[in-house]
Amino acid sequence: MKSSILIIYTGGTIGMKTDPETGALVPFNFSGIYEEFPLLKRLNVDIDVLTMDPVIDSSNVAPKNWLELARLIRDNYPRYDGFVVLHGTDTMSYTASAMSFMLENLSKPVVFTGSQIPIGVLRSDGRENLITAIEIAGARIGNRPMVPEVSLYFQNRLFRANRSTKRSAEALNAFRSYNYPPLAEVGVNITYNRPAILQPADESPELRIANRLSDGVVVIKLFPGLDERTLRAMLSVEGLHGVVLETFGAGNAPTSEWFLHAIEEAIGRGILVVNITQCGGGKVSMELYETGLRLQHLGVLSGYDMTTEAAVTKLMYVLGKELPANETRALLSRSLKGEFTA
Ligand code: ASN
Repeated sequence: MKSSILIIYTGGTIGMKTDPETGALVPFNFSGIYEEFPLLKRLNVDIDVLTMDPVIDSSNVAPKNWLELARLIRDNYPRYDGFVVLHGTDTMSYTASAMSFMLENLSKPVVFTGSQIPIGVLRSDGRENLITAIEIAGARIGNRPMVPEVSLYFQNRLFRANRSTKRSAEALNAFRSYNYPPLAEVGVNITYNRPAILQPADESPELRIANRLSDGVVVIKLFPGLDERTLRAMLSVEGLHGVVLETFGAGNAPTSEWFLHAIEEAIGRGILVVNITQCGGGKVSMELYETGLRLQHLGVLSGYDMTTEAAVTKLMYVLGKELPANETRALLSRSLKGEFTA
């Protein structure tokens, strides 16, 4: 039986082609996908296309776009076996991470992809990314989907969405997953890393989506020279609920009294602080050095080996639930969708 796939085009470079008259890059109409790529008919899938209105450069993405995308997937969920989301690369890992949390009880593939070179340019990486993403979204093992989680496909590798990060503005293999192995590697064949793929519970309840994301989240990246005035100003922003604190190495921060006081006071005001490392690889172990231990004693939560993208979107998602403080802390301390390894 053929799989049916819904492609959702949100914008970004992948959807551009050169206007033969003006030579300028203009958005490509994905609803004419079969005319543009007749070879797609050879894939064993039925494809429909939905285009977001308006299509955007992904630097303009905001949480309201994530709510809209989640609703679109929910509304079309019963009709399709899998989804391919075409997205600009700049913030693709943020949107894909957000979807991994927001699509609760997901049991079908949602594959994000895009390109570094517009699809209408001869040397584009978009064609391969698109075709393979469609194939992955439609892949089955028996009658179950092969990758029933939110993933990101780019240049021969399929990553868990909430483990991915854009690491190059130039290279065609623009994404990395530093702390989790690829879910699939693509060469002559697509080789799935089955033990690494998240599986839904056997009796998977119905898909539900998050209807609210918290807007009081900020990222504070430490650097030698960050002063008290600046830190206090950031921590006293009105409506602040959560901080992603990007620390040094294995989760270390200055031990100066002013720094620790500022963090302690913020936590005392009910602000949640999640510690992640600025290093791409490796994880936060606050008990390793005194500089980490002091944070742990103040009530800073470990984000282990989470990416910034996952930490920000997880905080927005969990805080958006408006649960009592102890339940919020419990959800943040647990891996919800394989976003960290403790
Ligand atoms: N600025 C583009 C975007 O993120 C970059 C791309 O897609 N390659 O929308």
